[in-house]
Amino acid sequence: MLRKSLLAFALLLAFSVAGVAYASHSWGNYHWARTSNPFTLKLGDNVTSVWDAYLAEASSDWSASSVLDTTIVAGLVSPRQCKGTTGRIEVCNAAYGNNGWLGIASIWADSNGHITKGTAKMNDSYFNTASYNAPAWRRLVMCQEVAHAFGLAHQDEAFNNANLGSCVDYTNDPDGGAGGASATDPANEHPNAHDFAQLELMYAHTDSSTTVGQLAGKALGAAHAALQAGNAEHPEFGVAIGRDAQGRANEFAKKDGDLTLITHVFWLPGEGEDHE
Ligand SMILES: [Ca+2]
Ligand SMILES: [Ca+2]
Ligand SMILES: [Zn+2]
Ligand SMILES: [Zn+2]
Repeated sequence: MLRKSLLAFALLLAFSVAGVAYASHSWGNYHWARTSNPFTLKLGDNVTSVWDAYLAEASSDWSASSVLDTTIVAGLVSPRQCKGTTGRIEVCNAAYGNNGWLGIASIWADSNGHITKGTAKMNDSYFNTASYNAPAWRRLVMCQEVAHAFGLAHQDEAFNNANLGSCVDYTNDPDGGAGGASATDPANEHPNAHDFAQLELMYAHTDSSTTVGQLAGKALGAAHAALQAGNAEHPEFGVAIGRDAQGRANEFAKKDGDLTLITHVFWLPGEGEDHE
């Protein structure tokens, strides 16, 4: 947590040095620009039939928010590549390989910290196995990855503690109840009130323009080039800017043309022990 804060601070400094500090749009507060609420985000359907009901459920769940609605539209990308489409969220599934992750969400942000496109990918290499081929796992990961594309972060990043009842809470027991750290905890298959409150905070202000349905993002300051440099346990995703409770890098940033690409990786619950 400390490490995360320090990195966030360092990145915030980088923004300031470049003369593009936006107090209300700090690191970790990425959001879609829009001129009024509620606004409607398109979810591009690039998923196969086994996922359709879960995409529909996530869309319906999140549309209960007072600030945003989602609508499912025809997808515009190849599911395997799942490259983003400006102005919307593309949702995909494929057997992406035994790479350790169940789901990945990516957002691209312009220099104002406004999201210009997002993607959410579900990894069938695991969902087609007995361990994860279960409605609770599919709901958890679909609901969470779509939420990251709104700019929403995790409520909790430990896998082996009692569920909070939110799909943005990591868990090894997504349907709650028996199993996991508590025999009486709620399911993590849907958003909860805290998630909706968080969305209301993120989207309390309105912007003078919109990035929803737009065609281009703004140019980034040179400071963002720093994001390309350095370390990275997973250079394919960029520089680590966040870790889960097992110490695994799960949030990354890198420069992508004029935009900053933020990637959330939902690793398997894994062998490691949670530690705080
Ligand atoms: Ca948890
Ligand atoms: Ca439980
Ligand atoms: Zn804004
Ligand atoms: Zn996540």
